[in-house]
Amino acid sequence: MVYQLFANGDYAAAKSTAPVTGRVAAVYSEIQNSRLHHVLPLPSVLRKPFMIVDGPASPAAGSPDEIAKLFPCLFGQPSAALVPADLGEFPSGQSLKVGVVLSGGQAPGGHNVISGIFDYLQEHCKGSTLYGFKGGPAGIMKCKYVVLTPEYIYPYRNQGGFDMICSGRDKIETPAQFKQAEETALKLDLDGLVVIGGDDSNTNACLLAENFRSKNMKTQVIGCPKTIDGDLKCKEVPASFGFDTACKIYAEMIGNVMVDARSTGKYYHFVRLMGRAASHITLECALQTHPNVTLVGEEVALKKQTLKSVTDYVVDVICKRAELGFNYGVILLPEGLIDFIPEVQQLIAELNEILANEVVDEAGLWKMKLKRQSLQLFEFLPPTIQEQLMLERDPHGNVQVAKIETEKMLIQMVETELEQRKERGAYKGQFKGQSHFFGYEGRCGLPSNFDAAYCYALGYASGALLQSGKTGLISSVGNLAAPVEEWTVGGTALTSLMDVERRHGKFKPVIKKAMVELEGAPFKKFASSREEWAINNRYISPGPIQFVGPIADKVNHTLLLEFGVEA
Ligand code: FBP
Repeated sequence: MVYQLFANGDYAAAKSTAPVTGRVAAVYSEIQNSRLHHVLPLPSVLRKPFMIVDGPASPAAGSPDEIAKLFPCLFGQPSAALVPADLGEFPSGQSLKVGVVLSGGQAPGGHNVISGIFDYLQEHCKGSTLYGFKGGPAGIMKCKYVVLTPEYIYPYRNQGGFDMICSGRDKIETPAQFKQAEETALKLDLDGLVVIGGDDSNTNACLLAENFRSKNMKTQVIGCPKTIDGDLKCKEVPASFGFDTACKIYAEMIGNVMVDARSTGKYYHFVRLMGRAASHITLECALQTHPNVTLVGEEVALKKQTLKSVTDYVVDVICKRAELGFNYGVILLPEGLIDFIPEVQQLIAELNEILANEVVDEAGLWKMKLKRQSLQLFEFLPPTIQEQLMLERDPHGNVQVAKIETEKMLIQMVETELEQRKERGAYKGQFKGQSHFFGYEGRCGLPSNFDAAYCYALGYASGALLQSGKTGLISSVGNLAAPVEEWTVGGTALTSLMDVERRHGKFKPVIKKAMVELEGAPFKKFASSREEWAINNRYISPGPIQFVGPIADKVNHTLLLEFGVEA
């Protein structure tokens, strides 16, 4: 079987002709090398002959009438499950021409999704061709691709990063861009396209699938759930890949600064963590390390907290700790925090309008367009934060929260409040804030055993779905708290994950972001311990990701708690 050939390490042919422009495995570290030869397990249903069973007609996550209008060809199509076939053999499928694209931010495991698709095609659709579109969706529009071969793929197996074909954040949205995508599909005679991306990219994948179907083109489109942010998930798609590895990397670093704080006894480390709008990464890192304060954006929004009340909460803990003789600590905050504070949300909404429609003059006359409260808040913010709030939006219209240094702003505000309390005699400690942003450091790490296997299964399943003639589905691997053997495999109708949002007077389809649920098990577990962690130093240093040994296959707390496995 081809996947065994490559997954089990017989690389002789591939090694001799490896291209020199990409990665060179010969210079890999020992760990990289050992990962290259790491045997990837597959769910048992993918290892034996299987058949596809369609479920019932699928609904939409919301606004079914609007979704039906936006996706007349695809709406209502069933999700599909792979089940073992009683009759012996794998069908020997015809060869396929398939494209694959990586879209959006890097997430550990992307290379394994591509390897999984490749190995499926090699094994079950002999003579197939896999095209890797370069640099994200722009590669589809410009028809920039590389033909993926065993030699090309070899050095990327089980390695982090997206550099095999690179990624990009372009969106295929205008009629002209859809036309370009059609031209590429026709030029390469594509039977299928796999879009590896987050919520926006999978929405785009569904629009592409609908467009190809409506033009009677044969090109099928399958999505794969990618993002370290962990906010693309639902019952059928329990996790996005990359979250497990990224959280483990950040948790190691947080554990290290905790030991630093405890050792010097003089620093408060403010750690902002990636994750865009959602606080899943921050919450998971808190569960792994037990910091003194963790700010969860979704809770801040629910309680309608202001910048002042968030600051007071942090300062209260610092004052209590000072009374106990601890002038140090670790504070975690999500990068999207600022976007959860209602007064800041209002300001950002007004800035979005202004940036879209006005020339932002240097004299600052544009500020007169802000409502009074927003103007006051804007003027109150430090100049660096003001500048960062004005930065260009990403192609999906989002504020680039990764560029806003909320941790530095919070340190300044905490300092000011502590000085005032000192003057009133309510605080007698010493405060030195150290800021950190852990984001890019975690996006390209060597994928954990979980992410490596999950991604390979997602890719392999995408191949199976394409071979079965499916389109407009997202590759879905479930039962993830069980051993890989027992994972379930299928495809979920992308339209079933969608709702609409009204933008610029039109209904736009969206896959709703899965935010931290305050009634969910991960948040409840955190909430039940945070007071204890605030005062008593219960720091945990998880250490580096393990690839072998008793804890190598340990999965993140969030996933286990959501599956009801971890109490
Ligand atoms: P995706 O949603 O595309 O997976 O992006 C994840 C992410 O790492 C966010 O956590 C972060 O805010 C953003 O990318 C940073 O974007 P960029 O790579 O463009 O700086």
